[in-house]
Amino acid sequence: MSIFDKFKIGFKKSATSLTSGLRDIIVKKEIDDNTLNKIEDFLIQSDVGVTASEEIKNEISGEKIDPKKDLLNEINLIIKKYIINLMKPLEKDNFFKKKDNLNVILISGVNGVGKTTTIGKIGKILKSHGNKVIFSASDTFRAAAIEQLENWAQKIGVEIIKSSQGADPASVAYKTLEEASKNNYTHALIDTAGRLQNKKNLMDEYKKIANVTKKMDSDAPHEVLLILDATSGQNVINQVEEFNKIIPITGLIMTKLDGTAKGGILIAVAKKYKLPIVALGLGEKEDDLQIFNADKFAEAFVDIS
Ligand SMILES: Nc1nc2c(ncn2[C@@H]2O[C@H](COP(=O)(O)OP(=O)(O)OP(=O)(O)O)[C@@H](O)[C@H]2O)c(=O)[nH]1
Ligand SMILES: [Mg+2]
Repeated sequence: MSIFDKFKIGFKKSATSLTSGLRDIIVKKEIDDNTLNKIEDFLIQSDVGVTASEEIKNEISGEKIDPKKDLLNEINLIIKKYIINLMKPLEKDNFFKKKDNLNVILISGVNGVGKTTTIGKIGKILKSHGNKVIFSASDTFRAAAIEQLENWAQKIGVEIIKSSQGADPASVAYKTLEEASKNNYTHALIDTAGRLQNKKNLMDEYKKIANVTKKMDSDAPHEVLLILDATSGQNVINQVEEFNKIIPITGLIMTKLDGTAKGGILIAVAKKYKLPIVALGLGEKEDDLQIFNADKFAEAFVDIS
């Protein structure tokens, strides 16, 4: 199956919802103000965000649409073009390329968004590009969390450094980086416990993990990836805001886009923060992570044919 087919299957819910919503609205042969406002409202309801929805409305209103053409299709094309213009600059596919030096990657996000699963999936892609990958089980909060990451390490065949439940997460990260620099690893992925962005002690612990990596390399962490769950709706906006204040985010990964009809939230986040988007989670399995590509995203999001 091609990457594009996978995108399409993953986005089926969002794409079906968008197309059927627009089809219900676009009943006339031409676009009047009432229809334009309905389109805008519908996009806002689809979590595309107020600013992007208004801009899309303006794009549609400013376009001279040939009345001989299929209106729904023309509007889909305008939305697709808008998404590509907005999101093309946010691609970050060099993230997965072969590297020569150690890249320390801190994985953050609130509870249950898919951090540990995503580390497994990222590890697999990095490894397939010839990188040498090690995991740090720095979510020491639950024994099951350590075991979960261990299972992923085994499944994709990478090294892991762990400690027992309750151990200091920062010291596990430090040990991982010692091992990584001794044995020429190219990527150390640090799993962290899910935390609410408003719990100060947990956020301090998160900062401590990042600070400890600096003892090894003053440029570390080289990447801070915030994992967002597409099914959380508008809450993700607040998560980006708060996590970004603690340690600047260098990339986003949105998971569970397969489980929602509101994949438009990614557009809202892109519009508001302009942060690079590394990949998208479109399922629970090891190959269900798609390197972010704006054209493919736009095509899959808008089109169900
Ligand atoms: N459908 C779907 N499920 C996903 C995706 N990513 C992760 N999951 C599922 O979401 C659940 C939580 O994933 P975890 O990786 O444990 O999330 P976490 O952020 O590490 O959770 P905590 O460590 O408890 O904070 C698991 O059941 C995963 O299989 C995705 O892209 N799509
Ligand atoms: Mg986890």
